[in-house]
Amino acid sequence: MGTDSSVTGANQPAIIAIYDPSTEKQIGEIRDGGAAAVDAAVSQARESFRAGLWTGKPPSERAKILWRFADLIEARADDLAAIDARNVGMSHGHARNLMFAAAEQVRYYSGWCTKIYGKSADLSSPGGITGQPARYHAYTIKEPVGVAGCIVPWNGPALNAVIKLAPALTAGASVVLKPAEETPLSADLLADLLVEAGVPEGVVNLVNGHGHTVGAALAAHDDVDKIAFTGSTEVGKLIVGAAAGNLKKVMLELGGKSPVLIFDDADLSQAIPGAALGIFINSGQGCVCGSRVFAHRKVYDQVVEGMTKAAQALRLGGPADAAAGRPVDIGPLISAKQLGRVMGFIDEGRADGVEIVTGGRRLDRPGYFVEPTVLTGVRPDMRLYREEIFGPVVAVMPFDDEDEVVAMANDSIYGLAAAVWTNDLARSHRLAKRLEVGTVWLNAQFAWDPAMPFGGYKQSGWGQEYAIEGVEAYMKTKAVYAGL
Ligand code: TXE
Repeated sequence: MGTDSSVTGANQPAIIAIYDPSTEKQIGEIRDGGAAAVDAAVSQARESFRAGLWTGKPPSERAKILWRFADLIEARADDLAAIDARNVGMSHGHARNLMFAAAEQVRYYSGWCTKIYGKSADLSSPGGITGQPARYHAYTIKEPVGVAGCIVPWNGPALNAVIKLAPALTAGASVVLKPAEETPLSADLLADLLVEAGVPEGVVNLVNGHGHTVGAALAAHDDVDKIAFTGSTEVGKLIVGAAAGNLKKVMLELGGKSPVLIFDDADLSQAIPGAALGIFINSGQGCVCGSRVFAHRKVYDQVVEGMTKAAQALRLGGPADAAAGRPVDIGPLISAKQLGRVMGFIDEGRADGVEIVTGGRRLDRPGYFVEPTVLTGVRPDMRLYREEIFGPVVAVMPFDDEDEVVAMANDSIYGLAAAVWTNDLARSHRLAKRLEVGTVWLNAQFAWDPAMPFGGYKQSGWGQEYAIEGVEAYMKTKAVYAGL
């Protein structure tokens, strides 16, 4: 069971079955349009961009349209949530929360539409390169990048799409959006809402299909100016290669192995639930999930015990369980493929002598449910320590001093996020600098706001999303010199 993985050639259409991962039942299907569908979508996007259908509108009008889009997301939150809940296996309530976050993301960006402009400078050079004195009035112009290809994953389908669409549209770009093949269902409704809000047809274009067909064709397309991608580091590298053909700009939001540092002076009544939420939310299927918890040796036993209790308290279920009134905290993994991957990590750990303090098994019921799992005895030479698991699996490890834990935390190819729990103010700010990651949470975890830039250091990504940086990712800057 799981997402159909039939091999499709780049030009070969194929049907992809869509499943509810909480029941393993098929709930729909889509057609992989292959390279032909990508060509058609890119040419529509290009046409709309050339014609200035969107980018030519006054910024204040684009702002109003985006605000209307946000209102429509909220008005249709239940419909969008119902689709994503079923397609991801999450509870309706959780899916609904994501829709409100999506609406807020769009509202935040709508305000930026009217605030995009360059800089100016009066320059005078006594000689310069030419040896001739010269005076200029110089300024920069911000221009939309053109056609942006946005490739998104399945771990919050509508929200992931909006996180790319909102800044791209704010910048004035036209878009080709490729949802994940596991979770394509809510994108259609989002596209309808965009048009209902006033985004002209042809500005945002959907293409469905596998990554290795449609995704790869989009990344390689010569008439695409920018690829914005969220997904695995492995595919991120393929995208960089594919993008080299026309040297399109690339923004990558990739995997992580986020460290959580709990010092002996931390308020454990906050730190332990924070660390538990930070890994088990969405069953660990979040790029910033804190999968390595480092606890000071003096509080190590307490942290292991606290994380274990928190894991055991979580109630697993799908949207049907929640609808039937059963309390549900977390859902299943997205697919049979991800289930196999996560169980593979756990089994490898078991064989290597890692202690499974709690969890470690698949639930004995339909659906790809894995028990929240706490591991000890994980060593730096293990894949469990180094690789992104993307499941509800946390390794808790002891440390003795600050230098040692910084070295352990930074000993990773990833650099997405880190959390520090301590009541030592100076230490917290010192560590914010020493940790090699794009986001640091001090006495907090899983904090997220559209106003703060988000992006990975090291192999966790290129560039940033959110905030004005997110809009700039879809813009070019031109320098103009006017001789005086
Ligand atoms: O990711 P993929 P998968 C990580 C996480 C997870 C692993 C595998 O560790 O266990 O990736 O998940 C499209 N050219 N993350 O297989 O393959 C694909 O169709 C262009 C981290 O789902 O990276 C989908 O739309 N596109 C993460 C998207 O890439 C391609 C979120 C993501 O799929 C492509 C998800 C190709 N050659 C997984 N191949 C995060 N950073 O949040 C695939 N795709």
